[in-house]
Amino acid sequence: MDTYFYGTFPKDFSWGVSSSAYQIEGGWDADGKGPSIWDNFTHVPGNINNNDTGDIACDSYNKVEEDIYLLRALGVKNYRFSLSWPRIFPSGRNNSINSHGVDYYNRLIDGLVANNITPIVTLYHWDLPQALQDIGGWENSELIDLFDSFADFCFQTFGDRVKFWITLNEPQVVAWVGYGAGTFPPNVNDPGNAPYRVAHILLKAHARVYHTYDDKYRASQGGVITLCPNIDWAEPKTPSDPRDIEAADRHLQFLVGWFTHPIFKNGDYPEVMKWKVGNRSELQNLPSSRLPVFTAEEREYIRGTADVFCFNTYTSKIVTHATTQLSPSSYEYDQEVLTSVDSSWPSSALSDHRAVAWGLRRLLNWIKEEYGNPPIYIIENGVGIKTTSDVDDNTRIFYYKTYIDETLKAYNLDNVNLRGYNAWSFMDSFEWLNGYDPRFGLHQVDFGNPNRPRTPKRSAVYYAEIIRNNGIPLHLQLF
Ligand code: GBH
Repeated sequence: MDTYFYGTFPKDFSWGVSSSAYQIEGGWDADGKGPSIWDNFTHVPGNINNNDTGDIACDSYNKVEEDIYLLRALGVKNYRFSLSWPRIFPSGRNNSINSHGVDYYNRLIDGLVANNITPIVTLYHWDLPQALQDIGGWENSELIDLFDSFADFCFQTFGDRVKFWITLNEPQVVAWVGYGAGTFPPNVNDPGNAPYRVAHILLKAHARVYHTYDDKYRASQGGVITLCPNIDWAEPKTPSDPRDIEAADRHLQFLVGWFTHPIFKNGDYPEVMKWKVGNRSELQNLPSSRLPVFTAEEREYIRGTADVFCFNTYTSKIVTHATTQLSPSSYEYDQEVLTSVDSSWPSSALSDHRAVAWGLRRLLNWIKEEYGNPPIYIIENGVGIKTTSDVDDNTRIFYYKTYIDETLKAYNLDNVNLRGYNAWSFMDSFEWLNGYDPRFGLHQVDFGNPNRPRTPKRSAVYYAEIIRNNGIPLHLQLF
């Protein structure tokens, strides 16, 4: 059986690594930075595994030179990082500009550009200024204006050098984990309602920022702008059962179509979402659907507000249709599907992050068909391993080899319009509720040492070879 496909990507393929502000920067209150919801959340004992915080993290706030040196050694074409909103606007508003924060990002961006590394910049990777949570966070539609004014400042300040913008990282996680499950701050546990309302506001905020870029900056700066959902492939449990095929597609529509159907298709939520949530709301005797409705004007405003298709991906899920009536009125159950992972798939430390490389090829083909062959960038892909010393990380090398090989198949054999691939993560970093364990990095960071020294893992050497060869040509027999 031809397990591996040997081949390369086009010359201008954009290889990179990714990170996010709260997970690596540290300097949580340095030089006038304001607190974010994650600063406050991690400071409450018991909230995070081992009571870890991002107070110092990888100390990247003080390590611009070191980080750029490591990126150069990898040979990446791009570096994807995020801007900390409260580091730039401590109160969340443009009347509180922190010049030290701006200086930090200027040094980082200048360093990247000087080394021919394209910055891919995320405006929001979950670290909302606490001051804006105090007025209701993403449940308050004032956030549309406030996010726009932050984005506007960033375009004006960094846009001469930054040509690739991502508005929101994983908006579904913001809406669902923050306001439905409630395990991420602001810890709102309202699974049937708040996520839909929050998503409605996030979509409008994204569209507003896109139009600001379009109206004020695109002509002079000439960049691209999009958002970055997380998408795990959904495999029907019984592929011969049409109900499971439908359920798997429905799961993808609820997971990703929720945001990408409005933006990449017609300005509106997927039909199946409107139908299911509408029906179930009716069964609850509610006067209207729990899924909010866009006006015709809003649909027109949201449609087409992305220049390229970006996404993060880690694993695959098994999906089957629900056979009994699911009673709870929750976003999760509105899908009327049941999901699981196959325990025979190779596991990593995170039980829900099984390594299923073939799922990525199917997912890429799904995106191609569903959204009309857009240019695609994989912005995060990687594996967490639960160990403190994993410089000899063969498991991670195997993960990258197989996942990258499936993207090669999608590009070469299926004609998927793939433009870039980024590994998550540049270095070991703060893993949200999990603290500093598991580790996702290509570089090990010694969190016990105040200098936070970085050491390339074997996977970093391997990934650098893939980049140097622009794929996996037949002679690349490193592993
Ligand atoms: C990515 O999300 C993130 O973008 C990145 O910051 C992170 O480091 C990376 O994953 C690796 O973990 O059960 O309440 O704990 C991937 C999607 C969203 C999946 C959060 C796991 C956990 C929610 N992830 N979710 S909870």
